[in-house]
Order: sequence, then C-alpha cells, then structure tokens
Amino acid sequence: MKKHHKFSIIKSTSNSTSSPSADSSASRAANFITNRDQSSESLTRLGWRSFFAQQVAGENITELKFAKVMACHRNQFELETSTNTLTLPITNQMADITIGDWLVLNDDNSFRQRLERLSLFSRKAPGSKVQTQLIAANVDTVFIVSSLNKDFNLSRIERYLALANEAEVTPVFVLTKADLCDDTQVYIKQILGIAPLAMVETVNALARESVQPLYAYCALGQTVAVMGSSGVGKSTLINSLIGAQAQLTSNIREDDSKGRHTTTGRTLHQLNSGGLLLDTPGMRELQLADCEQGVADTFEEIISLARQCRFADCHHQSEPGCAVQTALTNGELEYRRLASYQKLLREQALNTASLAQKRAKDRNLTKFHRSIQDGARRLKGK
Ligand SMILES: Nc1nc2c(ncn2[C@@H]2O[C@H](COP(=O)(O)OP(=O)(O)OP(=O)(O)O)[C@@H](O)[C@H]2O)c(=O)[nH]1
Ligand SMILES: [Mg+2]
Ligand SMILES: [Zn+2]
Repeated sequence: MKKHHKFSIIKSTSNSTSSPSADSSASRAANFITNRDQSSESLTRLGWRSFFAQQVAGENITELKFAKVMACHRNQFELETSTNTLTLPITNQMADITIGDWLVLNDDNSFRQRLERLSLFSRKAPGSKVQTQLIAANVDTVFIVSSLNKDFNLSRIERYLALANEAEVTPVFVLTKADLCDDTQVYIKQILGIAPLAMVETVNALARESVQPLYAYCALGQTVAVMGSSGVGKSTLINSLIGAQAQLTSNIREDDSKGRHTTTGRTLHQLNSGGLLLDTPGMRELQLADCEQGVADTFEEIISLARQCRFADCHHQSEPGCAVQTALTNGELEYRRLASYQKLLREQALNTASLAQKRAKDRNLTKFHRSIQDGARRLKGK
C-alpha cells in the first residue's frame, strides 16, 4: 500500500479569512478566480515557471497542490504552497529531495511526486562517505562570496565556479568586507583574470545601502544561492538584503581572518523584491563529483590550448609540441591556474569513478537480494 506522509500546517500566509457562502454559486465562482489569481502570483514569487507546469500537463492543474521546499532540517522539510507553510517528515522515499525542489501534494497534503529540476547543485558528501550530497535545486544565480582579505583564494573560487558551471547557473562574484580593504581593484582584476566576462560586485555586507546593486539579481521569481567559505559574510549579506536579522552571523577575529561555521542548515528566504535567497553553510570540504563539464567550462583557455598540443594524449609535462607548456613559458598561463585545473579534474574523476562503482555495487546487491526473495517465494509456492 502506498504510504502517505502527512503535513502539519504551521502558518497560514493567505489573507482571506472568510469562505464563500454555500448558497451563492456566483460568489463561489468569483472567489475561486480570485483565489486562483492570488495563488498563481504566490507561486511566481516562489519561482514557479511553465517548465514545472508542463510536467503535469494533461492533469487538471487547478486540482493539484504545488509546494516548494524552503528549508531542510534534520527530520523534516519546511514547505511553502501558494497559501500555507507546511512541514513534511523526511522518509527514505524522499532521499533525493533538496532545498528549492518543487513537490506535488495530494489533496490531503501528503507527498505525491517531485518535479524535474531546472538546475541542481551537488557535491561528494564530506569525509569518507562515498555518496553524492545534494546542495540545492532550481537556483537561477549563485553569489560566489569571498572576503577582500588574506582569505581571498582564486583556487577556491574556481572550485565554486566549476560547481556553478556544472549546474548551468549564472555566477556573480560578490566580494565582501570592502570597507576593510584599501585596494579592491587588485582583487577584481584577479577575478577577471580567470573569468573575463564575470559579474563582480564589491560590498560592505553590513551596510544596507552597499548591497543595493545585488537586488538586480533578486527580481520576482528569481532564486539566488549564496555560497562561499565560512566567515566570508554570507549570512551578513542576506540579513542586509532582507533588512532583518534572519540568519545568525558570527564574530570572527579580524587579525587572523578565521571564521567558525555559524550557519548549519539551509533556508530559502523571501525578499520584498520578489526574489528568493538561499543561505548555505560554509563548505569546508567542497569535493567535486560528476563535474567534468563544469571544470572544462571553468578552464576553457587551458582546454583550447590542450587542443593545440602535438599529441592528443599530452600530459602537458615534457612532451614535445606542448602548447600548454609553451603558454606557461610565455607567461600567457599561470602555473597556479594549471595546477588548480589538474587538481579539480583529477578530484572529480576520482570521485565520479568511486560513486559509479558504489552505485554498481548497490545495484548488484539489490539484484542479489531480489534473487534471494524470488527463490524464497518459489520455494513457498511449491
Ligand atoms: N567589516 C565587515 N565585516 C563583515 C562583512 N561581512 C561580514 N562581516 C563579518 O564577518 C563575520 C562573519 O560573517 P557571517 O555572515 O556569519 O559569515 P558566513 O559566511 O555566514 O559564515 P558561515 O555561516 O560560518 O558559513 C561577522 O562578524 C560579520 O559581521 C563586511 O562586509 N564588512
Ligand atoms: Mg552563515
Ligand atoms: Zn600539452
């Protein structure tokens, strides 16, 4: 029997308090249209698009309930529909649901299905676990946040950029702590050196007026994920954009620029501008997996140099006719950048291979269990 997972309503966001009178069909119809208009507008605010509606084409869309995953807690998801905030206990069946996902609910608010995604961020789970960890779904733009101090690290930025490119999400580089930095141009130039067409914004994340230019990316229905190392000011930035202390922030000692993880969960915040902002915890260990295209897109110039090498299988070390080595010698390519590319490429290949191996092993194990069950059934049947 299909299990239904009940939701509990924890907040009503609907303004309407009175229900239509039972004896007036005219008022019921009018109310219905009003409700529908209101609900489509609320869904748009949550990032609803025709891409999602198309997935339920053929069904009576007005009879379906759509819910967006707004927060992931240990045991439950927080969902937002056009009218309510609900909680959904997490079960094994929901292992592949993440923040930003769109769900279809049954009439009784139980879980029915997850809709296909516009985009997905994932990484290899931290530590020795051989597992993919989903970070966020249906994101339009990612703010790659770095602070303008000695923590600024191009190779770490390239890692986030590879993740954004793999997910085909627009990256915007947000450089925080501009108020503590004497020369922001030095850092901007470094970013443009690795991504010539990049959008770069420098801000004092503590000051509301300073973060104003970022609203351009947070228009109605747009979802922006805020990513970056711990202590760079992601939550501070979000609080300034929201205009409230929605996220806890930490105090770090500016002398050693060290931050502790302050944000531990992932939450989507609704902005007055109509956009959604996603705070993520600083990822100490952002290991790439299934990210070959993302890495290739991040290091395009190296890929095109490699195409000019004499040998197709050139390792760009001491082979004759190596265009990559020539570029290094000419100063057209930095050693740091080549090393960063090779590191990410190797890392993602290793992780992808071990994940594929694990999936194959799991599949074989499932087949093995099934064959044992089938055997037992056959014996019983005899
Ligand atoms: N002066 C200055 N301080 C900032 C700025 N942005 C953040 N801070 C400070 O940096 C510290 C860390 O900020 P958080 O917003 O907690 O950092 P976070 O990126 O959310 O960190 P995690 O949640 O641990 O990933 C806090 O003390 C902030 O006040 C800025 O632009 N200027
Ligand atoms: Mg935080
Ligand atoms: Zn080469």
